[in-house]
Amino acid sequence: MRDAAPTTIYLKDYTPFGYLVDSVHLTFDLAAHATRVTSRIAFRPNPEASDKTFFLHGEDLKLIRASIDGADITPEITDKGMTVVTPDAPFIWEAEVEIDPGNNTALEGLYMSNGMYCTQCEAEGFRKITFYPDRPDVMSTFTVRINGDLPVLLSNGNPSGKGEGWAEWTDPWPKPAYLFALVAGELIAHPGQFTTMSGRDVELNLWVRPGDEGKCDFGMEALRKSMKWDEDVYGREYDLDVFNIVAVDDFNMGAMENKGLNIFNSSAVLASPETSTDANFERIEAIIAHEYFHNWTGNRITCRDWFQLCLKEGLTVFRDAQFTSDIRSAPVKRIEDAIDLCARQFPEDNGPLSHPVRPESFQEINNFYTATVYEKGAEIIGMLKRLVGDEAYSKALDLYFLRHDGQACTIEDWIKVFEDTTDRDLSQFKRWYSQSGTPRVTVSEDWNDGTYTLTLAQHTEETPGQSEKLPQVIPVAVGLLGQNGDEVRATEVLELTEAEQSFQFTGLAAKPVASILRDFSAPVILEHDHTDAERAFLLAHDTDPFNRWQAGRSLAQDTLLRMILEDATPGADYLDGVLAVLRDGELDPAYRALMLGLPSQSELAAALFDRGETPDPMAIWTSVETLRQATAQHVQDLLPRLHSETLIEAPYSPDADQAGKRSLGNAALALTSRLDGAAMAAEQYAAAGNMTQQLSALSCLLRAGKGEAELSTFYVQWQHDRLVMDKWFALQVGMASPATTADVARTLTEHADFNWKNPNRFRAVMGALAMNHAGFHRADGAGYALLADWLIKLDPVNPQTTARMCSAFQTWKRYDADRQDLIRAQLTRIAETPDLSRDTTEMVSRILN
Ligand code: 0A1
Ligand code: ZN
Repeated sequence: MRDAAPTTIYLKDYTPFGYLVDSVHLTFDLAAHATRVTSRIAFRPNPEASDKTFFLHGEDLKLIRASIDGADITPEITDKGMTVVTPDAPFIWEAEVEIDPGNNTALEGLYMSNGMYCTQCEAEGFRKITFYPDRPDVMSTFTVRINGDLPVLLSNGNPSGKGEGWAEWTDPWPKPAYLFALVAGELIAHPGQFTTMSGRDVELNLWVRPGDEGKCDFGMEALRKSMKWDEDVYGREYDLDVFNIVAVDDFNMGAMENKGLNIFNSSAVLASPETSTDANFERIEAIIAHEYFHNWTGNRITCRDWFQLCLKEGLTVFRDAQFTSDIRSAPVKRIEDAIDLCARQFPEDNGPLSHPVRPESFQEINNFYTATVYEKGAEIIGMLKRLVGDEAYSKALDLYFLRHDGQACTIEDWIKVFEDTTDRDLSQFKRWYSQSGTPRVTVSEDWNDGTYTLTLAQHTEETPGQSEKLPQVIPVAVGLLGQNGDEVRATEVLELTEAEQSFQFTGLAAKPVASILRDFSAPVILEHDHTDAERAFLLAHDTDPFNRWQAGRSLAQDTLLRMILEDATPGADYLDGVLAVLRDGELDPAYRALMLGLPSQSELAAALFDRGETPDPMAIWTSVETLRQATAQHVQDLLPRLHSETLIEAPYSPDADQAGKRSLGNAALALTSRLDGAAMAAEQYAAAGNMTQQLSALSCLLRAGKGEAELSTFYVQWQHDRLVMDKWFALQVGMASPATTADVARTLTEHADFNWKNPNRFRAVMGALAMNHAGFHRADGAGYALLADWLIKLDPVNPQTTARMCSAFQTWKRYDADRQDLIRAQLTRIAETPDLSRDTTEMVSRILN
């Protein structure tokens, strides 16, 4: 059923549900097009709630029968659910409904993927399984019986019975319905084991489809490492006898933390050296950790309502980032996260989709699983930790777990544990949750007779629905360097709380060079009029690895902007600076590889727009190509040696050490390919023994306008492997030249393997189109039209993925009038599509306004 007129839900309207749930018993009789779900639920009036309306959510359900305390009822049902008159005393609700998982293409509720039954209930999918108060503050224990003629039948919690064609699961931990999960199919277990800190044995399983057994080792090891890390660092022990992970091919997001039964997009868990890149391995490790860490931050302590989503997501992203920093390289992880934040969160926070980390209203909550809620949410936790210190952070977290275990909480509860453990007033800090937009911090300096004065001013532009902005608490980590490059003041954290504030450093022998916002201590845009020479100095000497990288990044950005705006040639400060860094064999190869990165073309467009210029995507593309070429020439003598980093004798391992070497070697290969017509890339392709080497080489070949033959052999070699085929699709679009991107993408949509109903495959082509900046923004609008065509086609099948991909258009107001007209026309065409989903309607109308 399609959606009726959208309604807006407000945070301020929260009221508790009128009833508590003591237990839920569910029975599933599985059938592809007529699954029966029988529920028996013990309710009792909630003494804390004044509104006793008994409303049960329910969507796309066929009610067979319902009763209260055994007496049949015939409720009136709307497209949202039903309201029933109930006794003012505890009662038993029973219902039987029929659902059609075989035709559920939206991948929400109970659906089928390659013959396997699986569920996705966050945020509001449980209401597509049975009638229930589908809200996160209603928590209950669950017992689930599954009847079905399939070998593997799984649900949350511990197994409590099984026989031929049935299995029963009992989850002793009260949970909201969004954490419910069921999986049934022909699956193979990759088993593992973990002994917890108190000595309990936990059975681990990674369930995969036949054929994927060889891709489980890494995921299992990542799970075990995560379990150990959460014990060591947060004192959190696992709380069930089993922990199951299932890999599913059709999944809208990365993975889902259902209690004791995590469900993963197969791309986020399956890995092997032959089929996965180093970057895939790192991402998989982080996602496994993320979902596992949710067991405490999300499941044991959950959210009162969906406005509090950042309570579990911000904290869990922060925890998974800590984990990755601990087991890999902390500076590399911090730089990767900063790159990601600038690429995904800043455009969101500074455009029409801008919203607070804790939004105040929504029409469709699925549209708020955003970089702002997740990544900016995590940055807020990082700032809090930096402000109160590591010890106080640990104390506050201990109190959080102690005080709120088993509860559905709010950001107020979270802030309060910090206030109670530190005696600080965090009311101003809390603005980070309610104020949208990225603060800009401008720096001015003064030097006078041994005293260095740093003046910092903060300003946040108006964002949709928020015209007035108040000063926030911004921790600015600063260190001072002497003229010879020695650190004259170690890092200290300045607390910027006013609109403008000065900080003095006395007793200095000479004017220092300030290294500001070290370790990216706050998610802000720093505006510091450094000269190229000062940036080059920091690139050579900064003792903070993040800021050293940042100095190179801003040098590169300024060089590119001058090339675009003033027709300048690539600057010597940048080229020499990069050369020096590359020569420095003491530096971690992964770090040197990051130093070779350039700001994305989309970021350059944002930077131009910020300066009051209209970005020209072709001019941006040309500047990047020219700077790359100049860099290749400037460092060419070093390239063979750098490339030899990839010649690792030891067997392949995705660890940080080997991955870093390959990343530097392949960055060198990309530069070499600009000088040798990709001859070395062709050799690497032919000799490649793992996917990292194979794919890097293929991308160099394609970039050079070659690689036709390799593309074909790659296809033949990997046709059977859907995850590798996703790479094959994405790479061709990603590497296409600006003039051909849209045509390449269109041709690929006609390929027999373009299964557009599979979100991974759809994103491989359409996501890559939107990411190829100059190609997507081709002046005739072909990129816009192609994406819009496909979004219109996908919407009735999968509204969630469609709506998410609309964000490709969120930056449209940066561009020239002709492009704006072209994009507006496509957005309008989408908006006017009959029966457009609530998800996409909300996204398009926010982007247009
Ligand atoms: N909670 C999951 C992400 C997730 C959210 C929504 C989903 O379907 C709408 C699926 C997964 C996480 O943070 O990993
Ligand atoms: Zn999460």
